[in-house]
Amino acid sequence: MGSAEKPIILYHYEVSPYSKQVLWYLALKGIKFQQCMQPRIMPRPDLSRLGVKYRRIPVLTIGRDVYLDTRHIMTKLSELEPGKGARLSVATTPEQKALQRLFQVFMIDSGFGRCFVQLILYKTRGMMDPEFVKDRTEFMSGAGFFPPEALEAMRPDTIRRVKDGFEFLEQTLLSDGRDWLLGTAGPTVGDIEMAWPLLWMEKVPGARPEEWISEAKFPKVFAWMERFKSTAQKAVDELGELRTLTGEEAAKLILGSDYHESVGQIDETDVVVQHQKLKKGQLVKMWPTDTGSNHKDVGELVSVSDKEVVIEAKAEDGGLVRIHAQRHGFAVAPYEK
Ligand SMILES: N[C@@H](CCC(=O)N[C@@H](CS)C(=O)NCC(=O)O)C(=O)O
Repeated sequence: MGSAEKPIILYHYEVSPYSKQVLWYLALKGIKFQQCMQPRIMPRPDLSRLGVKYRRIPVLTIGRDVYLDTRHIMTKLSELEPGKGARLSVATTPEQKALQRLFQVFMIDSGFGRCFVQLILYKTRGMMDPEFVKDRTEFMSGAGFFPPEALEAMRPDTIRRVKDGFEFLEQTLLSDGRDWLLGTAGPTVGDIEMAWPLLWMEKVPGARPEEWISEAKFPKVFAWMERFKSTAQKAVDELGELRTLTGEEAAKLILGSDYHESVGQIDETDVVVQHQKLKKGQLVKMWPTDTGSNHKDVGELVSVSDKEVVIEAKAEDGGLVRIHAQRHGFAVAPYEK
C-alpha cells in the first residue's frame, strides 16, 4: 500500500479520546481526511447504513474498506505515505519497536487506560444522565463501573495505579531529559499511546486527583504532555479545516469508491481457522471481546492473517464493504442463525 487516493473518512465524536489518537496520528502524519460526526450514545444510523454493527468509536474508512479499533486503524495508516510537513517519527530500532508494543499492552491490556476512564467517569456530567448510564452499562457489560457507588469504592486503588504510571514515566524514559518517549526526533505512536488518557484527564475539570498527581510531583511527565499537546495541535491546525460529511454523503462516497486493499487469503495454518474450520466465503460473525461485545458484524469471510480478519458485509442499500478487525481482542466464528 502506498498513498491513499481513496477517500479517508473518520467516524467519531468530539469528546472521544480514542478518536483523538487517530486524529492526532493523521495530523502528525500530514494525511488529509474527512469526518462524519456521531452521537455519543447509540443508535448510530450512519454506521448501520454501511452495514457495520460494531458499536465502538472511532471507525475509519479508506475507500470501501472499513477499519475497526484505534490500534488497527493506526497500523493501517502507518502503511500510507506521509503528507507534507509530517511531524511523526517512526520506531526503528528493536528496542523502540518493542517498547511501542509494550506501551499498548500496558495501556489497554493491563487495564491502566481503564483507570483513567474510572477517574473521569467519577467527575463527568454524563453520570447524571440516565440514558448515558444505560448505554454505557450495555457497552461495558461486566466492567462494574455502574452504579456510581462502584466507582467510589474503586477510587483509592485506581488513584494508586495512575500515580504509579506517572512515576514509571518520570523515573524511567523521561528521566534523562528526552523530548519523546522513544528518544526520537518527533513524537511516535508510542507517545500517542501513552499520552491520550493523561491529556483526556486534564480536559475534565476535577478528574485528576491533585493531591497525588501534580506537576510539582511529576514535572517531566507534565512537560512531555504539554509538548505533545502543542505539537499535535500545531499539526491539526496545519491540516486545515476538515470537511464534515453527513451520514448519507459519507455512505455515498464510500459505496461509490473502489476498495483500498486487494483481497487477501485465508491462512490455513492459523490455529483458529483450523479449530473453527473457517472457509473463504462462509458466513461468519466477528466481534470485540472486551467491550461492546453484543454488537457482532456478520458477513462472508474474505481473509484471515496473523494481523487481521476481513469480512464482506452488506450495506443497507445492498452495496458491499469489507470490514477489517485486528486479531488481538477480536473473535471470529461461523454464523449460525
Ligand atoms: N479498543 C477500542 C476502544 C474504543 C472505545 O472504547 N471507544 C469509546 C469512545 S472513546 C466507545 O466506543 N465508547 C462507547 C461508545 O461510544 O459507543 C479502540 O481502541 O478503538
